[in-house]
Amino acid sequence: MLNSLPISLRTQVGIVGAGPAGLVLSHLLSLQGIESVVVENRSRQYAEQRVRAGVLEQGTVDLLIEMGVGERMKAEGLVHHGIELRFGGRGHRIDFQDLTGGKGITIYAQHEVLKDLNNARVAAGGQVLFEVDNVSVHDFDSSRPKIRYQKDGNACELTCDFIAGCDGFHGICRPSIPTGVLTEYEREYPFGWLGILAEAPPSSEELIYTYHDRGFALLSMRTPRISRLYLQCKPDEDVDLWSDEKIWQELHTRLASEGWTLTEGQILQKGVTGMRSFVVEPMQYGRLFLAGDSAHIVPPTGAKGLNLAVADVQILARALKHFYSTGSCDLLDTYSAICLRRVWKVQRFSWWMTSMLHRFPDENPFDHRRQLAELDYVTSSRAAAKTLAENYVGLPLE
Ligand code: RFL
Ligand code: PHB
Repeated sequence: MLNSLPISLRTQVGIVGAGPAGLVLSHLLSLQGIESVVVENRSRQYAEQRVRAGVLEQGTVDLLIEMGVGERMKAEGLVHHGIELRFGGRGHRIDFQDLTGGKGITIYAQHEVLKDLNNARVAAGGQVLFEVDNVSVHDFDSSRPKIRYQKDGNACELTCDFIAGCDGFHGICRPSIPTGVLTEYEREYPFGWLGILAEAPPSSEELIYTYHDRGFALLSMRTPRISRLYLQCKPDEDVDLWSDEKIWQELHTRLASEGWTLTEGQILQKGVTGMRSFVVEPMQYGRLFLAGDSAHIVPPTGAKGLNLAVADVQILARALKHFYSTGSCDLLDTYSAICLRRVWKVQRFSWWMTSMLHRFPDENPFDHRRQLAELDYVTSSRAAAKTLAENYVGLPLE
């Protein structure tokens, strides 16, 4: 039975969603002496086991270390200084270290980042409420926005100064903004990725992005014993039609290169992900700020989603700090514009990587030749390789 009167609570910043955006924001704010409460509808265990991103940009790594949550990542993360682009059965290395003046990426699973952040929030006495139901946001066009939810059967109302909508693409914050305020920009791709996690030592020290006549394939990893591999497939591919044997067979075919072998192992998990590019403008309405996947989605080919979410909340935390120390909304008012400049550059990069590396069902022989020329160019021109490298390791924060 629900109590009829809601329990009233108060905080400075109410955060919906305990994904990377919500937890990084909450911890950054607490380091700045700003109080927040995070409400999350899933369990902590679910979030800490869900397999998603794996590539952290240098800026994300630096931030996590600065925030004091980088110890395990430094010990267990795999630092990479390049990637391989493979096409026509041959590999071509893009050397990030050389092309970006020493920058790189770190392979460390998103759910491991979440574990580190949750532990840090608990240690700091932070409030992250898991398994809350019926979350809704109200009055964000006033100076006293509210988050309503149910926790353990009790109706609660959290009054805040600001709400951060960090609840991902399928969350409730973006749809709560009145119709007509947001403009949506969207592109769906006519393919998806079938991803597996396998108990097999990675067959390469660095990631391999492959363009093959039968479609894209990616070799990635999580640890020295666990490989993460992806195959381009139909957007609505039925994963049950893919036996382990068929998956390995297809990976062998697409990744084939002379003198190189793919090591197989037990498949621990498989799933299909759709691919889309999506942006809403602006990323703010009144005192509701959207951050991360709730405001934008990129296809995974550029490995950018998590990194973009972290960049958003860094900008938001900076603006909130400015507000609480000066009373001025100046930086909050520029939040959306600053984020969107970066978002669109990352959208462009993710779209470009996706367009270069996948087979399109409606392509003609001209398109195919153009893609091969693009790959040839990127791997033979230092200027082109540099463009890829500087985007892949992460553009600087404005
Ligand atoms: P999240 O991670 O989706 O977190 C949102 C949280 O909000 C909760 N939530 C709610 N809570 C309360 N009430 C509601 N009504 C709620 N509705 C939702 C959810 O339960 C969840 O906990 O969004 P956030 O924080 O913006 O983070 C975004 C990233 O998770 C995402 O962009 C990346 O995973 C994308 N991504 C990659 N990003 C990278 O930077 N590098 C990569 O290598 C990379 N690889 C990937 C990826 C995403 C993939 N999939 C599965 C889409 C590979 C794949 C296959
Ligand atoms: C991953 O390891 O899951 C991964 C790596 C690179 C990408 C996307 C996903 O571009």
